[in-house]
Amino acid sequence: MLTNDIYLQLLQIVGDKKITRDAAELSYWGKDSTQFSANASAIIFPQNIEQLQAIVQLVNREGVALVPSAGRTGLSGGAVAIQGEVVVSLRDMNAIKQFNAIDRTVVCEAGVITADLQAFAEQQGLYYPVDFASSGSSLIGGNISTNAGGIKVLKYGMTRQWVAGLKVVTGAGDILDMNKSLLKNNTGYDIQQLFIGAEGTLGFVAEATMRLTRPPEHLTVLLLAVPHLTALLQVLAHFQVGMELTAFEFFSEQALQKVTAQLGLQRPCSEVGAYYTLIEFEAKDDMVIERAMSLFEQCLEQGIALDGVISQNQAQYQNLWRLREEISSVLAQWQPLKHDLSVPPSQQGEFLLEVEKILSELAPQYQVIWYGHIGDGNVHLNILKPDELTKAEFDHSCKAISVAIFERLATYNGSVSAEHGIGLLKKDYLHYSRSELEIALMKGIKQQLDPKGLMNPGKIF
Ligand code: 2HG
Ligand code: ZN
Repeated sequence: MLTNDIYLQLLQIVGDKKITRDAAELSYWGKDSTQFSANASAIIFPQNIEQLQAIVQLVNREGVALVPSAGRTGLSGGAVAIQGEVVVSLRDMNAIKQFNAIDRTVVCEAGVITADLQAFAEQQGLYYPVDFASSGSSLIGGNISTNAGGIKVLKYGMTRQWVAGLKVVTGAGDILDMNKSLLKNNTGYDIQQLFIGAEGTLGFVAEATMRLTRPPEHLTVLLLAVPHLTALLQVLAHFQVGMELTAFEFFSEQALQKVTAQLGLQRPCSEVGAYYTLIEFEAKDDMVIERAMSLFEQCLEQGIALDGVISQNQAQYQNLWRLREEISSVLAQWQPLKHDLSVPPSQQGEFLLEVEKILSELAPQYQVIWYGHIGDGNVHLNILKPDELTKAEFDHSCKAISVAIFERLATYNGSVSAEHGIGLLKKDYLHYSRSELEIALMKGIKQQLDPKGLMNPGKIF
């Protein structure tokens, strides 16, 4: 518990302007983008790794639990303080430090905003490719702690792939400075990887060396309307075999209707499909465009596409992307129950038809919005809460639906959380994706790095 005495000791570390117990601040900083309510006892803003380490060492002596907080954009409750923890925000540790043009790396503190890293890379003539709708507010430390994915995983992989080195404060209060930009380093267990996707349960990511790459050339989007789910996967197979893609996203007609109505955007094409795909590629020369158009025509001939539109300039490119990227924030008003499922891309066809069947049997009364990163096997299902139900009643009634979906998912060796993490939201379902032995090993690792169990307790398991 946070006593007055411990609060004053924390204040001594950071100064009185960088810690607060103000009720409004606690409820703001105590949560992420989920609906869990905050119950934080203080919020503290360390300015550097030394202060961060001192905070962790102090709570190890005093026995107070901490919740690491970054951009607060998480969708699984990984950064919510629900049991009186002290929230440690990395917001102020936001320096972009050394850039190395030969290694193509840049050292960032954990509080650097994703979009700022992207802009920095661009200034150097390079590119940081991990991207998603919340890049304007999410922080690099949070991206690493959740191993964030997003819209370009198909080509560039997850955040993990871009971490060249990591400096952390472990739950025991030690500093580990790992890998330091090496491309090759076969020297035993890769401890750095444990902190990527650990959701702050092992310690704090304080600083990271991030890799950059060459920028893509002339990114172009082809949006197709397709008649049904199976057609969507046939179009995917067609384009995956036919050309190099940087993204292959999808959304349903209902998603499109909600986004266009809410934001006053135009529909992309005249035909109405059951689903739409957003196919992105580098149009390096006319031959690539011709290739894309001929694949599109083949899809039309086979009846697996109904209509299509290709971006001709940057404004059209951005408008088409908005139709996909705004879905999550537009749907927030319905307080949806969110699923973030993945199976191997080649098995999605069968799996998604089974999910469709489960939903028609168990959830005919609810509107379900489908969208996501179908190119990498990751589908988001948002089940919308009807007005007449409270959130608690709705969530309760969705339990049976989730269990039925997860039971099917397990038979495909799928993941109950493809990219949003486990946090509080999915912890009851972890066993559908991880074996008992794996969960026991994870707990053992936590015990090693956070022996007193003070780092984000109750998250993941
Ligand atoms: C996306 O792909 C995000 O838009 C959010 O991962 C998904 O809100 C969601 O369910
Ligand atoms: Zn997503």
